[in-house]
Amino acid sequence: MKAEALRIDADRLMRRLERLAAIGAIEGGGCARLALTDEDRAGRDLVVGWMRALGLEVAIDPIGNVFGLRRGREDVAPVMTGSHIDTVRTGGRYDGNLGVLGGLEAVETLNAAGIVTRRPIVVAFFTGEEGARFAPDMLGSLVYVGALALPAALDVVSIDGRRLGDELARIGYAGDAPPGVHRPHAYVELHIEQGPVLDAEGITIGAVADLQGISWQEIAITGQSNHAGTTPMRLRHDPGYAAAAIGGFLRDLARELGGSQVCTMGKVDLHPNLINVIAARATLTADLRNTDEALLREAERRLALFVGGLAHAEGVTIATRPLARFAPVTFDAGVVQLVERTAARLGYSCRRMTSGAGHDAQMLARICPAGMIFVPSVQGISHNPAEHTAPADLAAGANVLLHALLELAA
Ligand code: HGY
Ligand code: MN
Ligand code: MN
Repeated sequence: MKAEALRIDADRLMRRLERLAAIGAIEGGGCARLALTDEDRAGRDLVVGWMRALGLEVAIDPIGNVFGLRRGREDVAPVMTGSHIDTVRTGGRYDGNLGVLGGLEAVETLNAAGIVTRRPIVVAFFTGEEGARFAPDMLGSLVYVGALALPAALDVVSIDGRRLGDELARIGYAGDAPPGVHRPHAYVELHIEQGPVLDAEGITIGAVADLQGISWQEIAITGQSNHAGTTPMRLRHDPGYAAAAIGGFLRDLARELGGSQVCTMGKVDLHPNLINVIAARATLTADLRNTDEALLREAERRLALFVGGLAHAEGVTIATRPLARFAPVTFDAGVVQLVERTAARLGYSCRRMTSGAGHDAQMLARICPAGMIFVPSVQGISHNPAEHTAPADLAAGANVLLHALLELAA
């Protein structure tokens, strides 16, 4: 069959997505496979088994990134695709998984057609993309591109107090492939949009032109634990109040800056977290994002100012710790145009857009031309078990990926 006419097998893709979603399955059809947990190991084992069954040569690097290599006619730099298979605690079944299984589906389609591309093709999944258990997010791909030293990455401590290197060894994925293995000629990643744009506009494919900046920090507040009933308000130094004040400030900050600014207090823990005790301490996280680096810096500056004033007014001590900081990224114009051209040729509607979420592609963009293919998320829901993309849209994304890989690997 001519390469032009090639299409992926949508049912086979759906079967793999369902099979992987069964690992760490949670109420509502989603997945819980936090990085380097037993569920993540089971997901990794399943995908590695599929890679081997497809004849891919599997390499695992020292941070647990996994690469399945499909040889080409020439031994030159490969075209790489992939994403992540770790999820947040209340994840959907497509975030990350679609990019990895879409890559495997493209490989199986090429195998069935007996097509060998000039360049090798690599399907990868990167360790701990979510950053929800071990910060920062995109940790595995950050190490892969050399932007985070391996020893520092191995020493990252999770929100549940485990050292990353120990967890990696425990699940058996501390690999020995040389760091930066299979340095790619180009990288293209298929991913669900996770936002409302494509679904609202009835467009099938997103050609991702850029990706917004990300600033994560942990804010630790220490005050004076006391009796909720006997302590007059004027004598309180209340971390619980301070945490709530910061949460409210984050919403006001996003409103004041407007534009693409988003602010989220996703995690907040009080100690001892009891109804009649003024908390001794509070620990919360702030996730700030903006497409504009200067505005993101302004958001960080205003938050720091507010936190300083609050500490003084409430008589608490507040320590902040950066967890992730990535500037906005612009993807390679050639790859963006390739995605648009391929979508048009295959008859899919397409528009350029920005990614609100972080992705491994933003790290690969530091070492090679990189870009992304988005497919719609119904009502823009993600990081939620209700995350859904229509099977026809999943197949459309995988077809665009297949043909983009064919062109890049020619
Ligand atoms: O946080 C993010 O944007 C991604 O889901 N890791
Ligand atoms: Mn993702
Ligand atoms: Mn995610």
